Order: sequence, then structure tokens, then C-alpha cells
Amino acid sequence: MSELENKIQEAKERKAEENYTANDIELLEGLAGVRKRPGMYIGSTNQTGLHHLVWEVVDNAVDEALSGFGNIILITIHKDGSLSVLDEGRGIPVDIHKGTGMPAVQLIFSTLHSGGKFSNKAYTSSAGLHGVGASVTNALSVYCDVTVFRNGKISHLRFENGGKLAIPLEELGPTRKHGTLVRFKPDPKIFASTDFKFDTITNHVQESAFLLKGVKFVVIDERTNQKAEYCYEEGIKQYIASMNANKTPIGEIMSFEDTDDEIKIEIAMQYCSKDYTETIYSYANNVRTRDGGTHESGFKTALTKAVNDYAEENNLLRNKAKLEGSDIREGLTAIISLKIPEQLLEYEGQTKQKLGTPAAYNMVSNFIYNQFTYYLNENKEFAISLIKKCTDAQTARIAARKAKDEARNSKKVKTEYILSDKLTPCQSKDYDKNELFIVEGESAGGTARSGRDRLHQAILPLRGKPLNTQVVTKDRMLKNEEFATITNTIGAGIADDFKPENSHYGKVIIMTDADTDGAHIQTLLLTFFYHYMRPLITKGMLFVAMPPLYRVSKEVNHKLVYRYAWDDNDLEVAKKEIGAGYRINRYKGLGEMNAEQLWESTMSPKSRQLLKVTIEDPLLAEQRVNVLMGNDTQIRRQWVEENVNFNEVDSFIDEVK
Ligand code: 1YM
Repeated sequence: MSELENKIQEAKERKAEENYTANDIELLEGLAGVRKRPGMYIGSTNQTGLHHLVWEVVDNAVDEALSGFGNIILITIHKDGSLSVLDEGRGIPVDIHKGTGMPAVQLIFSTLHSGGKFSNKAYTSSAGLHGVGASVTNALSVYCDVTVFRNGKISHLRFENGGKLAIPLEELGPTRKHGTLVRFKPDPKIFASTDFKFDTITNHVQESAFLLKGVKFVVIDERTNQKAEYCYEEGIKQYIASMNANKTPIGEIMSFEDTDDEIKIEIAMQYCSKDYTETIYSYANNVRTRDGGTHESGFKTALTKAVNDYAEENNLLRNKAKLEGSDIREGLTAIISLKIPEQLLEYEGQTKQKLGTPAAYNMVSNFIYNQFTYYLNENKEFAISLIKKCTDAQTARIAARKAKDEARNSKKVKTEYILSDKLTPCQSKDYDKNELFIVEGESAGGTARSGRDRLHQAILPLRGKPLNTQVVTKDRMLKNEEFATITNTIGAGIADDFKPENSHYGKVIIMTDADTDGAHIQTLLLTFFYHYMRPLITKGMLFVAMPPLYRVSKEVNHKLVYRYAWDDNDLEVAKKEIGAGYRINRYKGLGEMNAEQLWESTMSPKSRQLLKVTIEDPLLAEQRVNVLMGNDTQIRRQWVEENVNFNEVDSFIDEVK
């Protein structure tokens, strides 16, 4: 580097430092509010909420890497129940903020919404769902230590007891390093459990690693000596590779990148045969946009147009009929990742999981139209097999629609007969409040029918095992009576036509026996909902009922006192609560309970335990469905041997309600 270049570089760095002084930081709110109503800031105080504390801190390290500073992030779960995050970025600014006389780093950890507000970050993830910053983590911790390596010095400060300053900023000596280390211990007074889950953290971190090319993430669990490392030089291309690991791909993984403009676009995609679902995950600044938005719509529009134009030009359409978007997306796995400067970042809707940035639509659609058209022209063999797949999907769609129309016209009486025969409807027309119980077996169905709340709870018993929708075509699924009944009952359509807002039930609850058969039926139903009514899951409307395994009872003064227990630990607690002389009933199935017992233990909103089905980790969900429900029994056996602990609830299911 010449001397002049050096000087320019130095001047740039000086300028950058000036920009980042703490001057603009405003004091906003104390942390007391966070402790009073934690749910408002981190969603909940269960497992999901607990891990939010981690994401808030990790997000800052990720943002720093996203801005180009530091390429390793180390997360350590410590034996004392604390967790630390270390990055090799510039270090959080430590200079004094004029207005308040406090060091910037102190302000960042003690005022809400600080991060995004005063930083000059090019791209920030923090405008997403909660994005309230590390101050929330501090507010909900028994201690929080922050150590900054910056400008040749180590600086440290410590908060205790929900964010109260315990050790003011102090200098600990010189260093050549730069970066930030944050260590905190969640407050057991706030969280039901403060046990960090290694798997939850590695899953989240792996997703970030796929999106941040070349940044290495290391997770260490000092409690168990587990360690995991994730670093993907090829980023989302490798994300697709792992999603499609056990599928039969058509062609290679395509990847398109446009990093010239302010909005940076990265897209990777691949088609698979024998796969009838479409899996598109979109991100803005490394935060998943679950409800899609402008980038995703732009992508879909461009893909539809590019394939149709190519097929038309090459005379590959059947009867010149245009392909629909869904024909083209059958069997597609795609990741869309945009980096959007903060001033252009907009979200839509209440949940902020839908990108609103208008410019993203045209940018993505123009870019993908050009790139994909070029790709098709360069890869003729692939183009031809793709269009064959699309026209096959089109033919199947038209046939299925015809069959459906015919069925609707000619067998109207029969459909209604099926409905009224099996379903015991509820009285209310207040759909949001209504609940549909899909129950294993006729006899349990009968018990549920007598025990239920007639106003709001409907019962649909299932005969036998449902079809495995992972391995049968959509056509066969549509002809299946069991699924037809479920679809008619819910009344909101199916597959692309499924509209969760039309559902006759606010909650759909799967209720099976707590044994392997029950678990199998549960999985088959979940697979069906995953493929054909996914919004039911993403909108949080699908649940699994949790029947208890035991009832512990005793007669006291001619009155029966009792308590249900959901697992062996719970049983021990129940025994202690009831005290000596107790009696234990073990329930092998729903059928062993009478109507009243089933109501109070499993169905009554006041006393039941419901698990909400969620898709927290798209990659994991996709892999699980593939491995567990696909055709390859070898892989399945191997997976089951390695992973299944029959005492644990399937990890498809996440949150206790
Ligand atoms: C382990 C957690 O917080 N790293 C981190 C945070 C910041 C910076 C660097 C940073 C940002 C900027 C300038 C900027 C933050 N800074 C701020 C604020 N790791 C972790 N590393 N210099 C340093 O964005 O302009 C908030 S977070 F507000 F000071 F800019």
C-alpha cells in the first residue's frame, strides 16, 4: 500500500470511529418494564423465550459479521447455567455519551431498542420480530458481564439483578485483540426453566451459518463437553444440499447472486423428482420472513414467467396451455436471501414476518427472470426434464380438479353422508373459538363425544391408520376417504387452495393414545398437515393433546382427592402431593378413561396440556419428514437407531401451552 493510500485508509477509519461515537444515543426506558412483562419483549417465558435471550446477543455478533467485521462467533454454555457469546468484530463502543455521561456500552445494555436506533450498521437483523436488543437479555438475567476488546484496550462492566450496574466500566489492560464478549445467566425468577438446550442453539446457529458465508460458528457445551462447528463457504447452496440430502434431484443446485446493488440478492434452488411439495424459505438480513413478502412474490412471478416463456418458445407446452405457478414449484426447494440496507427495510403485518420493501419485488423478479432464462438456455437437458415435470404436474392438477368437480356434483349426498356420519359437530358458529378433536379410534371418539364441551368442541374419530402422504401422490391422497373427511370438516380447502382464515376451527387438535401406535398416527397426520395444510401449522392452529399417563388418588374423609401425572417425574411429584396411601391408575390409552376423566385431564381448556405444533427449524422439519416418512427404510432405521428416545416427545412438536 502506498503512503497516500495508507493515509486515506486512516482517515476513513477515523471518520468511521467518529460516526460511531455514542453521541446520538438517547435514553429511552428502564429495564423494569421488561421484568414486569417479559412476554411483551421475548414472546414467552418458556423454552422459546429463554433462548430469545441468546438470539438477542448472537444477533449483535451476527450483525457485526454481516457488516464485514469478524468471521468467528463462539457460543459457550457454562456449567453455572450462564452462556457467553464472543465475536471478533470492532468491539462495542465504550466512549462516553455526552447527554448522559455514560459509556455507550452501558447505554446499549440498559436502554431498550438501542442497537438499531443509534448504530450506523449497513445491514441489521434487529428490525425483525422482536429485535429489542441485548438490554432485554440483561434485564432478565441475574448477571451480565460485558468485555470489550477495542482500540488496544480491554474494557469491562457488569450488571447484576436484572440489569443494575454492579461494576462500572473499568479498564483491564492492553490487548491486540478486537471483539466483544458477553456472558449472562438467565434469572430463574423469570423463566420456568433456565436450562439452555444445546440442540436448540446449534439448530439456530446452523441456520445463521448457512446465511453468513464463511463465518465460523462454534458452540461448546461445558456441561456435557459437546461441541459443534458450522462454517459454510458456499452458504445457502449448502443449505439446499442438506435439505435435499435424501431426495432424488433433477439437475444440480442452481445459485444466483447479485451483490452489486444496495439490495444484495442470493438465491439457491434445486428441483427433486418424486417430490410434490414446494419448499421456499426467504430471509431478509438473515432473519427468516415466514410469511414471505415482496422478495418471495418477485421470485415466484419471475420463475413462472421464465419457465412459461422458455416452454412456449421451444414448443414444449401441452395444448399450448400455460403452466400455473404451482405446476412449476412442485418439487422445488429454494432459499431466497436478501441483504437490505436499514433505511429500505420494511415489514408488513402484525407479526413482522413478511417483507414489505417495495423495491425488492422488481429487483428479485428482474434478476431471476434474466438469470433463470439464461440458465435454461445453457442447460437444455435440464430445461427439458424440468418442463416435462411441470407439464406432468399440470396434467395431474387438471385431472384432480376435474375429479373433484365431478365428485362435488354427483356424490354430493355421499360427501355429506360421510360428514354427518363421522363428525360430531359443535353448536357454536364462532369459528375462532371452535376446536376440532381428531381422535384415534371409535371408542375413544365415543368417550370424547360425551365428555366434551358441546358448544365449542367437535369430535372426529379416525378409523385405522391414515395414509402416509410423504410417499403417495396428491391424486391418491385426494381419493382417500379419511383425508377427504378431515378436509371437508375443516372446510378451508387443501394444498394451494387452503385458506386458514376459512377454517371452521380455530384449533385443530390431534388426540391419540400415548403409545407407539398413537405416535405413529400422530406423525402420519402431522405429515399430512405439513404437506397439504401447512398454514395451519405456521399460523399456530395445530395442536397435539397430551393425555396423562397416570392418575394418583386417595380417599380422604370419604372424598376422593386425585391428581393426573404426565410423565414419570411428574408421577413422583404427584405421589408426594397426595401423600401416603395413594393409589395409581396407569392409562394405556384414551379408552381407559371415562368421559369425565378425559374431559378434565385432556380436553378442558382449564386443565389440559396442549402442545402447539411449530416449524421452528425449516431444515430440520424438512429432513425429519423426508427421513421419517419417505421411502428409504434403510435411512429411517438408521435415524431411528441414532436419534429416537422413546420417552421424549417428537421434536416436531415444540411448545407447551
Ligand atoms: C457478543 C455480542 O454485541 N458485538 C458488537 C456490537 C456492536 C458493534 C460491534 C459495533 C457496531 C457499530 C460500531 C455500529 C454494537 N454497537 C452498537 C452501537 N457481540 C456484539 N460488535 N461499532 C461497533 O453498528 O455502528 C450496538 S451493538 F449502538 F454502539 F452502535
